[in-house]
Amino acid sequence: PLADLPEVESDSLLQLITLCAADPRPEKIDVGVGVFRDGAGNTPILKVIKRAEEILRETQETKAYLGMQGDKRYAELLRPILLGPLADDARIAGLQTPGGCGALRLGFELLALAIPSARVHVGTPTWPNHPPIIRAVGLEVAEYPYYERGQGSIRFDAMVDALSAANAGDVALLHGCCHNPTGADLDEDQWREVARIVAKRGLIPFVDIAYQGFGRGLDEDAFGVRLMLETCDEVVIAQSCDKNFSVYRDRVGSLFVKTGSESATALAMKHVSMRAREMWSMPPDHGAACVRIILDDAALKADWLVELTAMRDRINAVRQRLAAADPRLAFIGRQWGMFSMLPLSREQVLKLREDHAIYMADSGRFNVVGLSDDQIDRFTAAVVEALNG
Ligand code: PLP
Ligand code: TYF
Repeated sequence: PLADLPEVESDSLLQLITLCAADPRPEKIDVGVGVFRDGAGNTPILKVIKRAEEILRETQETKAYLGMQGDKRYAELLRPILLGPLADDARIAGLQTPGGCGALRLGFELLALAIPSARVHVGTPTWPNHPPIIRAVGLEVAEYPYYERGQGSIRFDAMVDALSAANAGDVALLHGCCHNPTGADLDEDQWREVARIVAKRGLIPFVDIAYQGFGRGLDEDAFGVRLMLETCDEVVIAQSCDKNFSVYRDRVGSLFVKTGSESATALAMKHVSMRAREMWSMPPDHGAACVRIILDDAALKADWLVELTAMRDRINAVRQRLAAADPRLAFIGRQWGMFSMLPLSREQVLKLREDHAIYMADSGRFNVVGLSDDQIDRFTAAVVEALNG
C-alpha cells in the first residue's frame, strides 16, 4: 500500500531555497540554488522576454496542440546558436523538451533503448541530478575523476585514464560549459584530447549544456559541443534556455541527436518522440514560443544578446572581485559560470549557515551571482575566516 512507501531524500539544492526563505535574519546571503541575480539581488524577467510575451499575447490565435515535437521553429532557430557552422548538418536533429532536465531524461531514455548495457561515465563531482536521471532509465552510472577541490584544478590525467578504460558503447557525460558544481571547464586542448579518446574508444559523448553564454560567449561556450559533433558519429546533447533567457520555471530546453546518417537520425527521433509521449506527451509551449519569437526577429535577438552579455559580464566581474579578495580564492577568477566550490567541510558550511546566515550547498558549492554587490565583502570575510579556522 501507499502507506508503506520508504522515506525519500529530497533534492538538497532545492531544499536550500526553503531553508533560506525560512531564516528571519535580514542579512542572510543565498548562494544556494543556481539562478542569476543582478547587483541588487533580483532575478528580473528579461526585457526582451517581456516584449516577446506581449507579442505572443497579441498574435497567438490558438492554443491547440502542437504535437510531440513541440515548437518546431524554436528547435530550428536554436541550431545556429548551439551548432554554429554545423547547423546545416542533416544528421543532427533536435526537438523541444521541458527544460534541460527533460532533455537529459529523454536523451538517456534513447540511449537505454539503443544500448541497455551501456555504462554512463560521469565526472566527480557532477550535478547531483545526473545520477538519479541516469539510474531512472535503468543505465548504470560509473565515475571518472574530474576535479580536485583542494587544488581548484581539473584532474585531467586521471580523467583521461578513466575514459581510456571505458568500454565501446559506453557513454561519457560531459558539461558543455560552466561546469556545475565546480566552474572548472576543460580548455580547448583538453577538449581535443577528450574528443580523441571518446572517438578512439567508441564512446558516445552526451553533452549537457545548460549555461551557454554565461561563460566566455555563445560561440566560445559551444566549443566542446561542436568539437564532439565534428569528431564523433553519435552524439547526444541536452540543451537548456532556462538560464540564458532567464525563464527557469517556464521549462525551456531541447534535445539534439546526431547519428552517422540522416535516416538513422530520423529513426532515433521517432523513438525519442515515443518516449516523450509516454512521459509528458508534449512540452509546455509558452517559454519556447517566447524564445522562438526572439530568435526569429533580428532586432529582438540583438536585444537578447545585450541582456545576455550583461548577465555574463556580471558573473565574471563578481568572480574577479572574489578572486582578488584572498590568494586562496584566486581559483574562482579562473573558473566559469555561476558556480565554484569552496574547499570547506560540511561542518564549515553548516557553521557559515548558523553564524553568518550564508546558505550554500553542503558540498561547498556556491552561486557567485547569488551575491548582491553589497554582500560580497561580508561573504569573503566570512569565507576567509572559515578557511583560516
Ligand atoms: N544540467 C545542468 C548541469 C544544470 O545545472 C541544470 C540546471 O538546472 C540543468 C541541466 C537543467 O536545467 P533546466 O531543467 O532547469 O533547464
Ligand atoms: O544546480 C542548480 O542549482 C540549478 C538549479 O533539481 C536546479 O541547476 C537544482 C536542482 C534541481 C533543478 C534545478
